Amino acid sequence: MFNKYYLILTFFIGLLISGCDNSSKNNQNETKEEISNSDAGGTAEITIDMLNTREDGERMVYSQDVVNIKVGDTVKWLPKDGGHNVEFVAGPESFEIPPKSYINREVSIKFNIPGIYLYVCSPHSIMGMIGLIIVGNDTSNKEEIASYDIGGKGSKKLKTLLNGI
Ligand SMILES: [Cu+2]
Repeated sequence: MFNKYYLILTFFIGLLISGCDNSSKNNQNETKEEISNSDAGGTAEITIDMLNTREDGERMVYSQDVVNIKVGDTVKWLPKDGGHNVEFVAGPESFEIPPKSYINREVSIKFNIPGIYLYVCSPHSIMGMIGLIIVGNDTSNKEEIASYDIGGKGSKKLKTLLNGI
């Protein structure tokens, strides 16, 4: 009789302890989520140079072909060499394509919609002066981006870049 009572008692104590454990774990998770939420909105500024020649020998090129950023980050293109610009040609569905930038002018864009963005240098797109911005690790619009026809060396380079994603 005593043994049975003791077993039931330890069972309930066990429940009580595991209950406490869970609630403290939940609290920890909530704290973590709050931290990651406040961290989710990017505020970084990433710089890309417009170049005649890059360190790797590529000519008429942006300093980085593919840039991964967080939602809310800003990308700034600097006209390090002359004769270049930034013209967006494709992006996520709800992205309103901005007018192409002036040649030799700095341009800065903040990205609030996740997805892949394709931009080119208007005079040098067919020479392969193109770039991709990937926002929030979202590559769901890869096929739409792939279907954009740049022409010349730009088309080949787009395929190569997308294969690397
Ligand atoms: Cu150019």
